[in-house]
Order: sequence, then structure tokens, then C-alpha cells
Amino acid sequence: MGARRRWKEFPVRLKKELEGTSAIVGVGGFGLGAAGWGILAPPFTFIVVGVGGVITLAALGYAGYRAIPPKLVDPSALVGSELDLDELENRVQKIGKVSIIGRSQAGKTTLKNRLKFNVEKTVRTEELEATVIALPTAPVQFVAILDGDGTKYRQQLAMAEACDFLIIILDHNSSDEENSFDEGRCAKHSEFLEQVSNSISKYRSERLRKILFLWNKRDLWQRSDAQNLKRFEEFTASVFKKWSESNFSETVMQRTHSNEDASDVSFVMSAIVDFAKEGGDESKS
Ligand SMILES: Nc1nc2c(ncn2[C@@H]2O[C@H](COP(=O)(O)OP(=O)(O)OP(=O)(O)O)[C@@H](O)[C@H]2O)c(=O)[nH]1
Ligand SMILES: [Mg+2]
Repeated sequence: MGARRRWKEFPVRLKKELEGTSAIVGVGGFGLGAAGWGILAPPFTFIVVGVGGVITLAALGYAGYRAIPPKLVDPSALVGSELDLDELENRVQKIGKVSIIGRSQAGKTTLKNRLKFNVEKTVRTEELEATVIALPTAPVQFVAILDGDGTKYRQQLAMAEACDFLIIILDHNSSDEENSFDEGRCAKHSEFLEQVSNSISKYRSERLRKILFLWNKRDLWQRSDAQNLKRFEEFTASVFKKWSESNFSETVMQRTHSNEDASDVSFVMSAIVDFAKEGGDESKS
């Protein structure tokens, strides 16, 4: 059970509400002041003090009431629904956010489909969306899978900025049948990763909880010749080294992967389950 309201947000919310009500409190306060300074003679003093006091108290009381943080919705009530990030942050009991990103054709949609996350939208919005997923665990655990418009580069970066667990998919070749290592493809991955790094350094205030690199399409690249394999391994090793040495997360993991291999897909699911189990319970914080 998580906290029902985020009470620690009350002071900030109250401050905002009070800024909105200061004019009314001012009028009431003026009444109190005028009476206090003896500008008004009885019985007006009592009337003005009375009215001024009531206005001030009512305004303060109403501000206080409005500042009460909203009741948090249990994620179980939202499974499958699409929320914008604001709603997820402010209205839902805290759950971990997972993003699966990568260059076009790297295998993101295939992976999400195999994980049975129904998060690919047909209607695209400008905003990132989060879909609440119930994981197959006992007791059930929840995560939010972030998803944006896959065709918009900016949204891939926003997904990295907003999540807690970042899964990055890369491949040796954009094709779904070529075994050989494509130098140009890897240059594109590098350029993409550079932009993701920049976004993370610039826009994140908290470290990511986990990062997982998936070197996808193993069913293809493992069949290539020794030289191709070596070049791909050098590429993946250099990416992994760079990200491990960055300060983006304490936990940077990597794994060779094929969406064609059910045990690889299960591994990703178990990594998400571990992530969900390790955090997000608001009652502990
Ligand atoms: N052989 C093989 N093909 C794969 C694998 N993963 C994905 N593919 C194929 O690669 C192509 C692209 O996969 P998608 O899942 O659509 O890639 P995406 O990252 O969602 O691409 P965008 O939506 O364009 O960003 C498809 O033809 C997939 O069938 C894999 O592990 N092995
Ligand atoms: Mg896709």
C-alpha cells in the first residue's frame, strides 16, 4: 500500500494557492488593520473586524483546502490506460518508468510486442505517453512504459530524459536478414547515443536507476564471419565502456539479444520485474 496523498507536496501547493489568494487576504487584512488603528469608531470597528476577519480566514481556509494534494490512484485501476507524464507524476502512486529506445529498425516495436506490452499507438500525439502495465508477478507489480512517436527523434530523447530504467536497442545492421556488420549503421547508432547522452546530462536532475544495452539481432550477426563479429564486438565494447564510465546510472548492463529468441525476451521481462520490485513503493519513502 502506498501513501494516499503526497503530503510532502502540501507546503509548495499551499504557497502557490496563497499567492493566488493574497488579494482577498489583503482586503480582509485591510479591514482588520483599519479597525485596529482606530480609524473606525465602534460599532463600525466590530463590523469591519468581523467581516475582515471572516474574509481573511475564509480565503486562508480555502487556500489550505485547495492545497491538499489529490488522492493518488492505485496503478491497478489504470492498467492499459494511456496517461500523460503529468498525470502519472501527480495522480498515480509512484511506479517505475521504463523507456525502450533506439534507432529506427533496431527492434523496439518487435520487443514490446513480444513482451506483450501493448504500447504502440496508432494515433500519435506530440506528448510522451505512459501506459501502465501489470507485470506477471505475485504479488502483481506495476511499471509505466513510456512511449512517444517513434518517427520523431526528439521523442526518443524525451523518453530517455523522463524514465528510471532506460533500455537501448542497437543492431549490427538495419536489415532483418543481413549478417554482416554495417559500419554506417554503427555510426548512426553512435550519433544517436551522443544525442541521448547530451539530453541526459542536460535535462536530468536525478540519475537513472538502470540502463540496459541490448545488442539485438544476434540470430543474424552470430552467423557472420570472424572479422565482422570482431568489429561488432569492438563497437559494442566501446559503447558499453563509455556508458559505464559515465555518471548516468550506477547500474549499466549489457546483453546480446535476439527478438527471435524467447529466452532473451524473458530475460528483458525479468530485468523489468527486478526493477519494479526494487523500487517505486511510496510507503517506504
Ligand atoms: N532477424 C531479426 N530481425 C529482427 C529482430 N528484431 C527486429 N527484427 C526485424 O527488424 C525490423 C525492424 O523491427 P522493429 O521492431 O519494427 O524496429 P523499430 O525499432 O520499432 O523501428 P521503428 O519503429 O522504425 O523505430 C523488422 O523487420 C523486425 O522483424 C531480431 O532480433 N532478429
Ligand atoms: Mg517501431
